[in-house]
Amino acid sequence: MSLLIIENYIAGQGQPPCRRQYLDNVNPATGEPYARIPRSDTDDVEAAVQAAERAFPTWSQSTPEQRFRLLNRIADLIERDLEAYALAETTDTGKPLSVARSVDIPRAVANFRFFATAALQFASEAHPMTNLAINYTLRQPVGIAGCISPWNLPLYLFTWKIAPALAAGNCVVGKPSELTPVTAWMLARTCQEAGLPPGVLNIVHGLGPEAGQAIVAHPKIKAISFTGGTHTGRHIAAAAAPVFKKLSLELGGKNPHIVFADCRLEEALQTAVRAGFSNNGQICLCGSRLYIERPLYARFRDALVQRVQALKVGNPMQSDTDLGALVSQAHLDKVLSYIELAQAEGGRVLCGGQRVQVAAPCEHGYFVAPTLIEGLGLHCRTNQEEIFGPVLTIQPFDTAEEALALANGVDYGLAASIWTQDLSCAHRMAEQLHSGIVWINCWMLRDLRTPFGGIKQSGIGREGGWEAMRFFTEPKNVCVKYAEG
Ligand code: TXE
Repeated sequence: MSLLIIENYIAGQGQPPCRRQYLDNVNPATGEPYARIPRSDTDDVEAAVQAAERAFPTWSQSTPEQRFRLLNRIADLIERDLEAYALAETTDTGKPLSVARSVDIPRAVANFRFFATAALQFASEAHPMTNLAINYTLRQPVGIAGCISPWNLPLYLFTWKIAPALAAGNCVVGKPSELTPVTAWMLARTCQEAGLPPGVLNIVHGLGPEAGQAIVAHPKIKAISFTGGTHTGRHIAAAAAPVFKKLSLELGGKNPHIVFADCRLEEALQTAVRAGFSNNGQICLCGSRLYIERPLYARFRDALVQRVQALKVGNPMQSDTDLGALVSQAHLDKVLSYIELAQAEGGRVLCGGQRVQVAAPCEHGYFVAPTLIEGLGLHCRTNQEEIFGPVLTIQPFDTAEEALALANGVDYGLAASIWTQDLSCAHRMAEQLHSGIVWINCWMLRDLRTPFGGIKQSGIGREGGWEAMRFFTEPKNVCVKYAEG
């Protein structure tokens, strides 16, 4: 089979990497390489920055209406090609095609549409000093923005960064994950077709420590928006600090899902399964620590086991598949090693716990059974570290105070979910949770206007809505004094 050759997208053109070196791109459901991607380095990033620099004066002066029309056109074209995009996303990530079709690609479309309208509606503040002067704030694009995204929701998260950066009048040098580059490559073609001026968006493929590092280190890239692992985020923060780059870091999570005995049980059960195992647990928002109030514990656990056992792991192309493949061999090894660790730490595997053999053509794919573990305390590594796979731990609690202490007892602080009909209790807990996002009687219910991001080791900064538009602009205060008299 001939391999698909991916190109960088620089100055509006597909470009091979300067060094002509490539990396294999593997389909995780089959374990077979099917594409080759540029192994770009500093020279490629330099070319991308130069293209962005040339494009910036005109793009930053474009009207909001012009940006609105272009971003909407990109959204239209992705929507037109939804099926091809979804197929590519599934082949790259191993996620079920049904999920790529209904979640990943529609959300990429929504990102462009949402920030197209943000370009039209963005406004800035004025601060009058009565009878003396008026201050007004100009919000100007930062210049060239670096957007670095991960493999779990490839086009969804890449466009979540690119769309606001472009809407605010910036040029972009973007890098998708080396594990899932194909939809970013398709996006380049879509942007060409939409008529996005050359150099406004540039996409460089390659490894994090090479192409990614070159973006982070480049002095002309003024802001970095990154989603990925906490370890990488720490590295990026250290590299960006000496040159005072603006930073938005969306990092890992170890999110508590707290269920009180008075919850609406059916909804709570369904959502606990979704929160634990959507996208194979490879979402930073996944509820991976399940805390159940003791009077409900045994009933909830037993019902959950039944539902988790009913999930179908299999070929992502089949319509009845619930869980596809994990993204890579390395990630499979990591997830399996955490399941072993959980048992060594005293955890009991209630269901799952092993690799799954799927029929041809997926016999070499990276499949794991959805796994539920009980009997572990807060302080073990299994309950402290982000596994980012289909592994959920479950534990009882007796009081709201105890649930809060458990929820807050990790280094992460991204999202939390509370299930109860006692709204006073829910609001009080929401106030006290160390978390950037709290869901009450829901999970992953997203409004793109809301601030999105975490505290502690889950990152700094917020994405979404005006937060994103503010991140990608520099405020400049202009103070005008009135004439005397
Ligand atoms: O992410 P990385 P990885 C977590 C999850 C996962 C772990 C590692 O726990 O198991 O992170 O995943 C680029 N300078 N999450 O290794 O390395 C890289 O090329 C600049 C959580 O795949 O953080 C890719 O484009 N860039 C997360 C992006 O960073 C660098 C989603 C993310 O890769 C770089 C993904 C460097 N030095 C993983 N090193 C979430 N919270 O959503 C790497 N990159």
